[in-house]
Amino acid sequence: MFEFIEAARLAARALVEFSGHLFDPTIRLGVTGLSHAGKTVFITALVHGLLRGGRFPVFEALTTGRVARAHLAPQPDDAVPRFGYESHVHSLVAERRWPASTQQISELRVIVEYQSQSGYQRKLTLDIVDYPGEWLLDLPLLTKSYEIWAAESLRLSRQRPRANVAADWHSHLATLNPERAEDEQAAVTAARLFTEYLKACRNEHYAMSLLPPGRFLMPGDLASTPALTFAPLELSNEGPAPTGSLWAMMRRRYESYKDVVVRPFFRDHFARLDRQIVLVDALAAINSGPDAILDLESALGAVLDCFQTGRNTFFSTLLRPRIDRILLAATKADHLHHTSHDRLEAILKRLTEGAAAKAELAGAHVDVVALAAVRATREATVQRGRDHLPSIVGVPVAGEIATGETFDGETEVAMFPGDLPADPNDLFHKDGNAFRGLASTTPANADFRFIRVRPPFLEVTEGGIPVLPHIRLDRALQFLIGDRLL
Ligand SMILES: Nc1nc2c(ncn2[C@@H]2O[C@H](COP(=O)(O)OP(=O)(O)OP(=O)(O)O)[C@@H](O)[C@H]2O)c(=O)[nH]1
Ligand SMILES: [Mg+2]
Repeated sequence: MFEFIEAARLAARALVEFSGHLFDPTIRLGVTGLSHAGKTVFITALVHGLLRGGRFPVFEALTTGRVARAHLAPQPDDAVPRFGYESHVHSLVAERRWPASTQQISELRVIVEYQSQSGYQRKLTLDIVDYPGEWLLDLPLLTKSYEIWAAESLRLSRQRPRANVAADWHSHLATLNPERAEDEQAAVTAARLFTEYLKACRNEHYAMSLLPPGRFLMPGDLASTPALTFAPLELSNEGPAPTGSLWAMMRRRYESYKDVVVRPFFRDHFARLDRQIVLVDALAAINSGPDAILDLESALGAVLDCFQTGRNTFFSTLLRPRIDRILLAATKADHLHHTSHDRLEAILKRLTEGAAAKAELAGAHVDVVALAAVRATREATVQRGRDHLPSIVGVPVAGEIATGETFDGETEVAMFPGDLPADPNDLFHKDGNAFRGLASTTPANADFRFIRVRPPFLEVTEGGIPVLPHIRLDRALQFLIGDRLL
């Protein structure tokens, strides 16, 4: 009897939840991007604007006055760290410092109370999940054997410019015989040198993006576990790996990495998202040069593939990702004069066109935007000789260097970062016609130079509300949640 009542009660609760969702929508929004893409700043600025009723002219529900208020609420997942909204706002607004780098998943729940177009009072529950883009680049490992992954990683490491920083790892690799007995010290050294190679690829000069496995660069509490102590080996045949060999050991650990890291991420986080924004620091790649651009293109292709292959191949229908909207956003557009914003958007479109078409085929609606979650610069025209250069004005972060000058973090300067090309294809030439970036020349001779600037002072809206200035953040908001507020 008791069981019967309990079952009925559960069914009734499910029905209530279901009908609740019918009228009061819920969106689980994934915010991702490779490290430093601007995830933390984006979420902080978005939530700050929503809570305050910021200046968001393109966000229809707010401009038409249908949003009554927005507030934070306790998040649904007890095991996921809460997004440190208050401390990030404090550093951005009170200290005018960018928030510290974060290397973990985190979550924040925002409730938006609004009036539907037909006049009913409703609540939109927006769960925002911040997770590293590097974790997405691990998903393709699920369908790859150790042997295939090792061969691919080695092939990449022999290409320019990666080969420049792979020498130490390669010379250690040459001393290893995969078919000999397993050897912990050899595995430890190989994993260390391989990790150093990945780190060197990621630095500002080379700005490579495609660097799996993601946890090698952000190990968290898995540091020095066997699941992170493996590396590619040079294999002369496809296997099978001899029992007890170094090869078998590496293979086993690679499989553990998938079990311990990749599958749980897919199941607990990725498969539960409804919508996704992928933040892309295209300017960092442009700073570095054509190789970094091509690498970013491959990485974005792999990221967008996840939204498609995830649907079709990885898992049962129960775990199928249900993402119906993906926004690709080029961040930090405030480093450019507004005359270049559309060009940046065109470059991101060009970077993702093949991959976006595939994600659209899988049923997701894809859009592209160039934005600055926080606009830290203003515009000016600087006269140089007879030329009037469209420039930006901001306070460079202390320690940034340009034309031999080291900035103190207090002085405002006008900067001309370089004109983005009208035809995005111009950035994709290699060799003869390639543009010059930090990977191949000195900062003074590079074609583009984007200098980090400090966060701005708050701006006051017409209604007297102090808010963070931004570029096109409202367009992102409209695309990501606007249709659920009708
Ligand atoms: N000017 C400007 N700079 C930005 C903006 N967003 C991010 N940045 C810069 O990019 C850096 C990285 O931004 P974060 O939001 O911390 O990036 P993240 O993706 O969370 O990075 P990790 O947590 O390290 O993965 C910041 O410290 C700023 O220097 C923006 O809207 N405008
Ligand atoms: Mg972060």
